[in-house]
Amino acid sequence: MKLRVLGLSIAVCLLAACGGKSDAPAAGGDAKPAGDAAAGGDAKSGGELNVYNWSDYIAENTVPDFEKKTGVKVTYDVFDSNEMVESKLLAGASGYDIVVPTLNFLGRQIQAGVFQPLDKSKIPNLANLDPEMMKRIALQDPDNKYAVPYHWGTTGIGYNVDKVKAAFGNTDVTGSWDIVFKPENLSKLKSCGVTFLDTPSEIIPIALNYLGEDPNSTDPAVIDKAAALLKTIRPYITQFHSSQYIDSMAKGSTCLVVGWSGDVIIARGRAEEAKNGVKIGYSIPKEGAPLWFDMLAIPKDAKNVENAYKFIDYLLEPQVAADNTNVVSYPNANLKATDLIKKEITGDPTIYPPADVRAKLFTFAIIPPDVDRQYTRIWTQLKTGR
Ligand code: N2P
Repeated sequence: MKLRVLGLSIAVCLLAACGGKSDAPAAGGDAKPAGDAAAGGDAKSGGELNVYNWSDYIAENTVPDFEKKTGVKVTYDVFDSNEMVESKLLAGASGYDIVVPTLNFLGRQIQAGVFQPLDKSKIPNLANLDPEMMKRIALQDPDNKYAVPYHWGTTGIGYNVDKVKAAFGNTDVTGSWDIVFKPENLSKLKSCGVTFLDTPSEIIPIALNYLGEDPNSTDPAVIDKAAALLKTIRPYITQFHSSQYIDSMAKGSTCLVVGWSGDVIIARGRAEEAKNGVKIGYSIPKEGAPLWFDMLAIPKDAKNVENAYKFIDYLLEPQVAADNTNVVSYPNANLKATDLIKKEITGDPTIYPPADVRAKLFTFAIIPPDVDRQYTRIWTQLKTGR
């Protein structure tokens, strides 16, 4: 297998075992797979497959085992933002056979005609998926026609337990978004490093939800309230990035992140492995937080469609799905995998939120074009400090 980051081919190294060096994602990356099964590879092989997935999102053995089993040669590229996947998909001829956008982005990409409908007879393991979750997903992928859930998760607060304690004394401040959105709080953490995901499509809805507004509001005046709030805390945000925080938290150089559940848990694991004394917590704040699904889909112009089906079906095998969840700490929708997942993962309420917490989670709507433009404007201004 080839893993490509920023257009470079590097040795296979997908997750924690790599010490996080190779999986920095292709933010701004320009990797483009060859994409032509007929042109490449050994005639005896099972052909090729070009996969574009989130960084830090798969167990080390998953792709090599698939290659051994099928003879398919996989090129595996990584990204860390929906915006990047979308720009490649909309430009056309991405060269990918499988991509993994988040459900609300997938929803508008479906509307833009980017994907091919799934031939479900080629994915027998679809039967393993939780019908309740599929119903929820069908709100943005009607009839589950185009996509299959890979992992789901939440967006919340990752924090360095000791540094937050040092800044706030013994008051537990991590259970509320107040720690992030009140300038007098966030300012206390600036010196130990504050990272926000570099994505307006999550941070703006989180800010709106905190303000008691509809997180998916399309009213420009309401959305501007989120912009105003973010402006007040901007001086204390030290980095916008959607993947480096795994390592920087693990090393202790970031003490608060607005980030994705599994990534924070991966950081916690890396710190434990390194025995460096860094203790990391993840909180789903009491005001509520996003719940999202990342979806496997096949672009219309994919060249290796049969192999894409094989890979999707393989990812839905209970043991494969469980191995991935065991490594990346993101839940999956595979009911047959649940018993194969480590109890410390299924029993961790920050990874599998209990019903009372789930009740407060919100999902992202499909972002209409004018809202998208407003989000982008707000984000550029925020990042450049204007
Ligand atoms: C994996 C991040 C995936 C979560 N590193 C974003 N949907």
